Amino acid sequence: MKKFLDLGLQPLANSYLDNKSINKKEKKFRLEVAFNPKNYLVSILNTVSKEKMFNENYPYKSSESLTMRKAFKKFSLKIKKRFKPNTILEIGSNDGAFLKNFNRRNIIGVEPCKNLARITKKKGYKTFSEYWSPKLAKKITKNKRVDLIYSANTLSHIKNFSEIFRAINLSLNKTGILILEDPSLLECIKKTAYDQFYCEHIYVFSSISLQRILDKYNFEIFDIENTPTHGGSNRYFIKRKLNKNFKISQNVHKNFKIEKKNGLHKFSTFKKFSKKVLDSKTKLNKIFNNLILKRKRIVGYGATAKSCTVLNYCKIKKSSIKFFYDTTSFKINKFLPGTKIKIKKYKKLTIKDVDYVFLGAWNFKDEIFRKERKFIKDGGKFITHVPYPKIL
Ligand code: JHZ
Repeated sequence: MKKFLDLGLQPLANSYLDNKSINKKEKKFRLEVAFNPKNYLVSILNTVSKEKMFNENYPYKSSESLTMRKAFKKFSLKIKKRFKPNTILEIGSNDGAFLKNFNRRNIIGVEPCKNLARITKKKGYKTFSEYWSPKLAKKITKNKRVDLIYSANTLSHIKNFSEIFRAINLSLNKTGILILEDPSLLECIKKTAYDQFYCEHIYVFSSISLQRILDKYNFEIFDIENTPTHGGSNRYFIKRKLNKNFKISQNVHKNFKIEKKNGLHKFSTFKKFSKKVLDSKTKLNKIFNNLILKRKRIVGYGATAKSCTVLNYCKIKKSSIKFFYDTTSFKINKFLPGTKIKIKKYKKLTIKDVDYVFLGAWNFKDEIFRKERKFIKDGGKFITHVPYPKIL
């Protein structure tokens, strides 16, 4: 592993503080990112135990954004049309944003965060509230394996590949399809989106690195879709190497080629990226310092896990951002980890209250700009750090 980035001491990204815990010492870890020249994998070096991150207090809900609800709906229709699966298993079903597009009889969810699993269970969806493991896979599919396994923004959160793929092997039909969706390393590098790195994102995959991992378990990518979700993601369609029902699409070769053209197989690319990250930090601080000198009122929008990395790395404090607006009930009246900036219940932006808004949820910029068009028309401004710090 060759280290290329040090994002400093960071708290756990989704461990929002409440009035009680705000005065306690927070657990912190050093967020360092490294490249493995053998399998091209980019991963964080110091990991946090899954129990500390994914438990019954997990605050993130996929259904909070219209963009995500629409994306899951659209993709579920595609799955039905292209693969016609009778049985589906979703690993990391969260609050059911994907699951709910299927008949209750055809889909099973796995969600270790009990507060989220409860939501889908209540709606009548069979949900196993446990961590994905070979033991669980056996329990779920002891009589019958499934036709399709889907997992979005989950594989990048699980450390042990051998456990993951042993469990998938046990639960997927011989001719079954595995679909994985995770942020794209290429987009992360292109956009200098260093905030894709935090405790939960153990890996940020490229297609070339994922294929190297899959090789070990006799799986292969047969198609790739590049999607705009979460700032640019890849959707990987995967089969067993022995399954000859699907030809390897040109999209796969195209993605491998583009990634290599952009140097995702070379350490030097990541060294250059780390210089851009440092530059991004300097520029973002300059923007904040200028606005504060002019006594502008700044708030944040979308108290994301990504914001945790940015604000703690750039040392942007609560004296700079008055509070964050967020729609997630669980986050309201809590405080962002590290910076302790308060999170308030979302209220439409008005120029009467606010001058500048830091876009924590930059990946939902279009949805947010549509919602806040009056604020923008009246002269309200946003601050973003992606692809480089600027005022919008
Ligand atoms: P969002 C989480 O990351 C954590 P985060 C996790 N590790 C992961 O991989 C990704 O999700 C998938 C709010 N919001 O999706 C809702 C508004 O307030 O960028 C959310 O709190 N108003 C599992 O946290 C946050 O912003 C809005 O109009 O980086 C968005 O979080 C919209 C659109 C969102 O994920």
